[in-house]
Amino acid sequence: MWAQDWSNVKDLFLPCKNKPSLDIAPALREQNYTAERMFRVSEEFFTSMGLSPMPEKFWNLSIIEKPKDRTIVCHASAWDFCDSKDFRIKQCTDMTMEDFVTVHHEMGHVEYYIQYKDLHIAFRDGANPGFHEAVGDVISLSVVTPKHMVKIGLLSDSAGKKDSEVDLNYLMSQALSKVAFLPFGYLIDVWRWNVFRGKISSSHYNCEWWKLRSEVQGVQPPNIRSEEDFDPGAKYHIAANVPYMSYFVSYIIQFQFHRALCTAAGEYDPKNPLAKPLHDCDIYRNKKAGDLLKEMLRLGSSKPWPDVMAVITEGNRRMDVSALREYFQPLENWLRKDNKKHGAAVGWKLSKNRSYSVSCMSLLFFFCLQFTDVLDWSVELC
Ligand code: X8Z
Ligand code: ZN
Repeated sequence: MWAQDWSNVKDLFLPCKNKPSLDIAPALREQNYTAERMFRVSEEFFTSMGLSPMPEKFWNLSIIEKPKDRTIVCHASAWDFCDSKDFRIKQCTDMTMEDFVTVHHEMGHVEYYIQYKDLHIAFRDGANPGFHEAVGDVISLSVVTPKHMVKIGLLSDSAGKKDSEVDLNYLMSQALSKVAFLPFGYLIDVWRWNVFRGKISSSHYNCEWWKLRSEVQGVQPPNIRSEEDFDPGAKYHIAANVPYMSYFVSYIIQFQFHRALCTAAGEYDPKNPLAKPLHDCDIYRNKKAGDLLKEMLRLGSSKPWPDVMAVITEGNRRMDVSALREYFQPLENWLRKDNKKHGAAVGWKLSKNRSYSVSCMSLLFFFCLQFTDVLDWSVELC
């Protein structure tokens, strides 16, 4: 509904249509996976790196399945009860790839709570909110690699064989999840902060929303909208007053953390990315990567976030997209060639004479999709 994660339509975009794109949902069903098993598999990844297991209370008091006898808010969340013992997750887990990733995301929050539990209460928080959102996702960047899925029996051995075309399909699926998210992750709080600043009045909530959706994200509503509608309010984080910029930050810094941990693990050499590509790195069972991650998590918010980032990234104190670019380099190369081959116009903004202009966010310049026509309904609204 939000076009925040495009990987569910990956079949439309696969670079190599005659090669498979990998999905673990059939294996989860065939192997009668339960929510508890998904959580145990996730926990085992953390402990394999020397990180902490989930405590007894976590297993007794978390809600990991949708209750049958009552309605609950199903949006997944993780909770620190601030007594250094009680940490819980609430998730209505489905047996899908998406939820398998969310299980790791939520457990990343709890692992952070556990690692900083002995700090003064004032420091029991992420170095910045983006750090908190990034921990589980960093683990997932290893978990979803085909070679890891083979290791844990969710894909057959043949899926683990090196094949550059299958690799490209995998990278496209990852880009549809991670890169396509960026404009969405950014615009939510641009809209909300402009409401708070008084720059968007209550009579323009919906049209300003669709202006951003159109300009930043390049999507249009499927039918005519008006101020009778309040579309942003259907997003959980808007209705529940949860900040969103943390996810935008996370989707960038998680690649910096992934690169740092993979380098420490000897699974990635920035000087020779072709030998062991960053997107193929799996830090499972790697204690060096575990120790480094632990060192960062244990600091909580006791130091300014650039200091905390420097601990893991060998001195880099800035958020930047270089690791994200490195991760997606083979896909970027392929997209550049393919766009050239097809004479594809990059971008989605219509200029006055209705020809296309190159207008993507610079972060996304390699990932702009070609649209044949764009109806600008939102502008009429405002
Ligand atoms: O809300 C979440 C997590 C809970 S912190 C499930 N996420 C954002 C969303 O669903 O919109 C994770 C990805 C972005
Ligand atoms: Zn989260």
